[in-house]
Amino acid sequence: MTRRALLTGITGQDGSYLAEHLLSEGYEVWGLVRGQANPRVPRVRRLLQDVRLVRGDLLDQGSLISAVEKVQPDEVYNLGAISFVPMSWEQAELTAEVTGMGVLRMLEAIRVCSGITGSRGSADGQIRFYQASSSEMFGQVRETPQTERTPFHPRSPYGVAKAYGHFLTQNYRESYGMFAVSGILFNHESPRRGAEFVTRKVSLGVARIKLGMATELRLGNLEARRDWGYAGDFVRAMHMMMTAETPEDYVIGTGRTHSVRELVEAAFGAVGLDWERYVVHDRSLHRPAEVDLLCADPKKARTQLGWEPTVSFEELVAMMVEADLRLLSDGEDPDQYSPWP
Ligand code: NDP
Ligand code: GDR
Repeated sequence: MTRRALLTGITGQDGSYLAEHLLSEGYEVWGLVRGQANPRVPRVRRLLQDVRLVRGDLLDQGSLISAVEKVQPDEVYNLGAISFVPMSWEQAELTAEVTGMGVLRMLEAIRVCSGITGSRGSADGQIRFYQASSSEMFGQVRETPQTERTPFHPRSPYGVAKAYGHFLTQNYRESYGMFAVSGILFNHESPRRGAEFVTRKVSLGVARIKLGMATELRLGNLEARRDWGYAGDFVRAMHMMMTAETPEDYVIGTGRTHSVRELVEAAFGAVGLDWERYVVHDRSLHRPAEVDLLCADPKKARTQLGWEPTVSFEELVAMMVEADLRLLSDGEDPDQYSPWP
C-alpha cells in the first residue's frame, strides 16, 4: 500500500526537500498551502510537480480537520511556522499563534479525525505526527554540546513558541499514546534557504559583490556560533524518526560549530575575495537577546537511527555561493522584494 504524507510548510525550504525525499521513497505527498493566492505556490508547482495541494492554515482549526479528513494521511509533518527569529519580537502574538498554537491545532485535528479520546488511546496504524522543534529552545545554553536532555532556556518569542509545541507533542504522546515525535533540529541551510537567514544573506551578498552588483554586505553579530548543516541531510532524519519502531525525540545536528565571522570568511574565500574589504558591521541588526552558541550532540540519532550528515560546512557554503552566482547571472534575485535589511 502506498503511504500518504501530509506536510505543512510545503512552500518553505524543508517542505521542498522533504517532499522530494518522500516522493523518492514512493509516498503520495500532500502539501498544505494557505492564502487565497499564495505567491509561493507557483514555485512549488514547478519544483514539486507530483505533490498534491490542499488548502488550510495553522491559524484555523476547522481547515486542519478538513485537510486531515480529505487526505487521510499515514504521516503528518508539521513544518509550518513563523520561522525567522527577529520577526518573532515584532509579531510575538502571531508567532505564538502559528508556531505554538498551530501545533495544538494540528494535533487536535489528528486526534479528532482518528477518534482518539482520553479513555481510548491510539491503536497501531493511526496517523503519525512529526513536530519541527528547534535548537532555539536551548537558547542560553546550560551545557555544550546540547543533547535531548539539555534543559531549555529560549531567548526569543520564537524559541518560547517552539518549546510549547515541543512539550505539547510529548504530552499527546504520553496522554493519548499517539506516535508523535519531535526533531530538535539545529540550523540547516541550502540554496533554497530564505534570503532573510544569515547563510543565504551571505551567499547572495558574496555573489552580488563578485558580479559587481554590490559593494558591501551589512551584518549584525559576527561572533554568534551555530551548528550549520545541509537541509537535504536533515529531512532524511525526519523520515527516519517517523518510521522508527518507537516514537522518540532526537537532536539533529553536525556536532561542529562555526561563528558568523567564519561563515563570512569561507563564503568570500570561495570566490577568492577578502571579506574584510566588504563586510560592514551594523549594530542595528543585533537582536534584543542573542543565542551565542549552539552545538549538537547527535549521538542518539547516529546510534539509534543510523543518521549521519553527508555535507560539510565548507561544502555547504561553497554550494550556496555557487548556486547564487548562477541564479544572479541568470537575472533572478530572490531577495529583490525582501522586507528584511
Ligand atoms: P521556512 O520559513 O522556509 O518555511 C516556513 C513555512 O511555514 C512556509 O511554508 C510558510 O508558508 C509556512 N507557514 C507560515 N505561516 C503559516 C500558517 N499560518 N499556516 C500554515 N503554514 C504557514 O522554514 P524552514 O523550511 O526552514 O523550516 C521548517 C520548520 O522547521 C519550521 O517550523 C522551522 O521553525 C523549523 N526549524 C527550521 C530550522 C532550519 O534551520 N531551517 C531548524 C529548526 C527548526 P507560506 O508560504 O504560506 O508563508
Ligand atoms: P537563527 O538563524 O536565528 O539561528 O534561526 P539566522 O540565520 O537568522 O541567524 C543565525 C545567527 O546569525 C546572526 N546574524 C545574522 N542573522 C541574520 N538573519 N541576518 C544578519 O544580518 C545577521 N548578522 C548576524 C544572528 O544574530 C544569529 O546569531 C534559524 C531559523 O531557521 C529558525 O527557524 C531555526 O529554528 C533555527 O535556525 C535553528
